[in-house]
Amino acid sequence: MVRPNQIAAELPAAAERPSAGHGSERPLRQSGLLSGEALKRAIAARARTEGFAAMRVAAADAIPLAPGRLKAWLEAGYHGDMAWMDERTAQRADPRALWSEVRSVIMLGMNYAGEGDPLAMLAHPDKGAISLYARRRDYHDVIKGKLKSVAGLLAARGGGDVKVFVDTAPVMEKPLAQAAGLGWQGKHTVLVSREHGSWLLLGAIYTTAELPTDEPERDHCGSCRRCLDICPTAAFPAPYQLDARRCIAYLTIEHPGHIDAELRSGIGNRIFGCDDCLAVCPWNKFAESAQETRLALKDELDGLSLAELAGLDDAAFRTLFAGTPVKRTGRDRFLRNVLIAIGNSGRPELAASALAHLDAPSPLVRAMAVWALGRLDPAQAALLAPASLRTETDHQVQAEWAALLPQTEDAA
Ligand code: B12
Ligand code: SF4
Ligand code: SF4
Repeated sequence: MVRPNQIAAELPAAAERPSAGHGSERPLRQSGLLSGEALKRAIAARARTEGFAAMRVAAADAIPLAPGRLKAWLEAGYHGDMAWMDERTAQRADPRALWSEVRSVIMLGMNYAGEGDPLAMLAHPDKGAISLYARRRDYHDVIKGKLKSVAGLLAARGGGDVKVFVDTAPVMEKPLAQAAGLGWQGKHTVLVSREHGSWLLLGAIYTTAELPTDEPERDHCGSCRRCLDICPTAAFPAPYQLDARRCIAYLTIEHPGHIDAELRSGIGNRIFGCDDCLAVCPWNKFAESAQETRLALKDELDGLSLAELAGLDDAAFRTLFAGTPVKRTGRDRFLRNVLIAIGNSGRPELAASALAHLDAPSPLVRAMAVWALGRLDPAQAALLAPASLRTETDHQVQAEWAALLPQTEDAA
């Protein structure tokens, strides 16, 4: 996930359009342009060449329920600190409000299924579990380039104008993908496909071209509720509803502040994102592992020891996570997450890693170092608490120290 303004929507240049000849400004030659099914077939062929596992088309007015549902989600406060979700809501919920000339929306999915059990790392509490999408090159960069290639072909062969989006603009990719028939929004709210399960990353091309549309996909969840039941932080108030404020993906990636004490133990050793609700979906049994080499998994990011991660300085953090989504959160937030995992590890030998961050410049890091020490070595933490409380200036860190004082002192 990236902020809407981090990567601007693109209008691919007319680089691939048939030349009007020798730099003249004559209008685009119309002969030889494709339309309808022929154009759609050409787009699908380019999408396959670019490594997309699925491509389908929806009309620009295909998500009439989205404005009301987005409004209800925001009114419930489920977006937490993601204030950008509450901006440009009319444009987000209706492609025509974002771009009045759009006629068709091409939705594309890139398979990112891995091999083996995506939750295997959860059995190793001394290691950090990084979600599957983040253990590889940032998909925004990879997919955006590929969308531009498909959109360039469309502009060249169909003559329409185009804009490409991957999680970078006010666009509701999941309802649009369902309307286009790529899959359906499961009870975990993520798009599930009958062919690829939960492991599709989405991208969108808006175009002024009228393309033949596909049938929307219907819900195939039935009575299943595996994704709802597995959630470690009870983030689903109801099926098809996610309270992001409780979701580990939000807490470890998007949330800039302190993480509430009641949610910390549920985070376990998930230090960046969470795949639990995706991984348990029975539709994953049809998913083949990802073929796209530019999205290849970086094996070196699987199973990193928490002690090693806690010891990374800023330069080492940047080098290790260069090009991946993890780098974008910055070292302080990342260390906050690592220290929570250390506190959850049940491994007293990791107390030294917490001790090493008690004087960290960032209150986010200091607070979780105090908490982790309190979990792994409560006696030492209680000994340090009185003196630390006298010198600590940040009230959140003070609160963490105060929670470690013996109950009798609290009562006095
Ligand atoms: C904000 C955001 C988040 C937030 C909020 C997630 C959420 N569910 O909204 C947080 C940070 C928590 C998050 C987490 C993750 N995200 Co995210 N996220 C987004 C983003 C930017 C916007 C999503 C959005 O519009 N949310 C607003 C709400 C209103 O939308 P909604 O969930 O679709 O809500 C609908 C339902 O509630 C539905 N509804 C309500 N009542 C009912 C009743 C019925 C019967 C039905 C059917 C539906 C229904 O209506 C609402 C509107 O249609 C999109 C990219 C994009 N621009 O679309 C990526 C995106 C959804 N994320 C993605 C991914 C991969 C993830 C993670 C898996 C990452 C990880 N491993 O940690 C997790 C998954 C957590 C989860 N269970 O959702 C992918 C999902 C791909 C897919 N196959 O769907 C997307 C599409 C990015 C991309 N380009 O690929 N994400
Ligand atoms: S990603 Fe994890 S924390 Fe978020 S809803 Fe799914 S299972 Fe729950
Ligand atoms: S786990 Fe079950 S309920 Fe959840 S999305 Fe998959 S099929 Fe639907």
